[in-house]
Amino acid sequence: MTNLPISDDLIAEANAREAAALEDEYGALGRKLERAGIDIDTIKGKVARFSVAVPSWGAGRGGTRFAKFPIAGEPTNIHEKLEDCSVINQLSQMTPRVSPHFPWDKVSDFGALREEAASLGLGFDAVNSNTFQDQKNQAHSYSTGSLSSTEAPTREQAVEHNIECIEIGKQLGSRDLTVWVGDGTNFPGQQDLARSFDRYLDAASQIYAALPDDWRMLLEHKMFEPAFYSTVIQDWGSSILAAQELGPKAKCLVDLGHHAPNVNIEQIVARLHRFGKLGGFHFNDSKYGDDDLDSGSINPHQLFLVFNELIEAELNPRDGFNPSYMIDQSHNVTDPIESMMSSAEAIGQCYAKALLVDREALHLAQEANDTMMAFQALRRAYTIDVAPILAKARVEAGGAMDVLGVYRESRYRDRKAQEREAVGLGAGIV
Ligand SMILES: [Mn+2]
Repeated sequence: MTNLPISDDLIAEANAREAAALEDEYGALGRKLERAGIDIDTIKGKVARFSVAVPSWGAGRGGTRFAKFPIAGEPTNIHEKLEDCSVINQLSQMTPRVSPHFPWDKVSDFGALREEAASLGLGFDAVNSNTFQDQKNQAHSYSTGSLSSTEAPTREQAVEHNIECIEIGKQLGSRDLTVWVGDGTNFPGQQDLARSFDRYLDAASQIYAALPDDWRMLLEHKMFEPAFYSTVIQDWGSSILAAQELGPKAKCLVDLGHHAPNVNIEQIVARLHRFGKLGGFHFNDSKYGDDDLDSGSINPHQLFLVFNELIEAELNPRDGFNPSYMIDQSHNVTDPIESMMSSAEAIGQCYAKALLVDREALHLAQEANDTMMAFQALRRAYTIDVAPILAKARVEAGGAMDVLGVYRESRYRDRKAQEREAVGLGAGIV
């Protein structure tokens, strides 16, 4: 029994108003693609099967180190977050899984939480542990680091927390544990750079040993912040070294914002895949650093090039290819529901454009060292407006053609503002 938050009639009525225009645009694009030997319905089928998870924490308004500006009707607990995530999936039909975060999303009965999510049309994606901040009544502080802390009891506590996350994930139906640690230093000399990595590997191997056979441990690297001089898992190099040391169930997770400016992320994707270590993505965009801006809002071409590598990887799987996709953004000035629906659309568009690349022409041009034609194979696909393909796939699945329009028409946030407890003012990234 599902209990979806937006009225199906509202969606159907709005779609009916735009139906003729969509048919017209889809037909025109179909004829254009047919001339290039591409069947639009095949592409639409692939787009319909594509999905990206949303993080539970993304449902709330984000913040910076300086401030957070809450909005009325913002969710304050996992139940309300699931409801908001359900809206995103109901309208976009692209985000059927939620990635929870512990201890933020802790409840007393996880079996009941799984059923609650299912009634909202949702399942659970990777579970995320949190050893980058202290919790109330915590025995040992993470101020000296967590998995790489110089203090043995602190490392033990961090390992236990991750194992607890695996246990929770089993009850929720998850099969991935994402581990990001904020461990690092702010001063040269503060910690021994080699020994801190040794300590991390030792602690991470204890978590790895607790993974069920069909689970993966996704190691997320990040160049800086909260540590500003050195970070223990700072780049894909340290990440793949750790993943290789831990074993086959350990993979690398690429967060698009966690690199130095202008780094060639699509090349990192190709490298990690080459060694069977590409585990997943956190999608967002950035202008200066780990800005956590909306996916595709700053550099959509880079997002397209990342998907181009992912399609190449899919065609040439090495040691399995099953990356987990998730949005990981901080919505500081927008309604998070709107941002995540808009981002899912941007991600799906880049996926669809990458599917449209004439692979044969690209590979032939590459082999012939015809640089311009190789580039044009990508350019031709990138410049096609694929919006009608996504809209058609969405509408056929029961979603809204105009996701933002229907969301605003539903007045969902206004209704929640009447029902929900107000979020307090506060600082900090969520
Ligand atoms: Mn991330």
